[in-house]
Amino acid sequence: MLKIKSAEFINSIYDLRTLPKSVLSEFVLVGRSNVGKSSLINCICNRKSLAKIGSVPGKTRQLNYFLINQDFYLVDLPGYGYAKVPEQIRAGWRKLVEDYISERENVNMVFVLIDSRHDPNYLDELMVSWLEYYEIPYALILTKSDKISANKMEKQIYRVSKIVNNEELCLDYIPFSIITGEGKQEILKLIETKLEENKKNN
Ligand SMILES: Nc1nc2c(ncn2[C@@H]2O[C@H](COP(=O)(O)OP(=O)(O)OP(=O)(O)O)[C@@H](O)[C@H]2O)c(=O)[nH]1
Ligand SMILES: [Mg+2]
Repeated sequence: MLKIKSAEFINSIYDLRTLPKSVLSEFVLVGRSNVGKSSLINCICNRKSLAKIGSVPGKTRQLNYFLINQDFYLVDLPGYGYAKVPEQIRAGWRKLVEDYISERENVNMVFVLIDSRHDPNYLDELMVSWLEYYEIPYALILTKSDKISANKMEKQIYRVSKIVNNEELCLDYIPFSIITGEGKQEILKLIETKLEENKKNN
């Protein structure tokens, strides 16, 4: 099993022209504000505050790069869909994220986080449709699983599966919680498998 031996914050990117020049694989986290992206990074890296847990949701406007094991990056994308964000900023988010997804060749796979207490919204759907259009593999992570029953989770997985059109690109559905640790091993396993695939192909 993949062991996280080192994890460090590298930088925040506001402008895609300043992306790292490296050829390391990037594993990307996307999802609504407050869904738990930063918490997931801290949890899988066994760190309390590597990624900042936002006190003000919707404030993150940048891509945050974390270098793991000197081998790959975790990339925390700005959260979308926070109601209080003005339309102009939302349009900026769309451009930044879609340009990144479509142009960045190092993107290995994307974790799309959806709060397990809520149905996916049109921005989750839009994200999945971009990933499918650009043929980027992704996994759907149902976050905060500690807040719902196993029964409810099963139903929620079904509802989330409705936004998937290309099942070959959707690698997995993973219930996840930072409280119980559910899903952590599955996420590490996915990363490990992808890294191994890469090494074989290079
Ligand atoms: N109960 C529970 N709470 C969680 C879990 N994951 C995250 N949270 C809480 O949800 C809130 C938002 O978490 P963040 O990790 O900051 O969410 P984010 O997606 O990074 O938010 P933005 O950076 O604003 O886009 C915090 O108060 C977390 O403590 C979980 O698995 N269970
Ligand atoms: Mg965050």
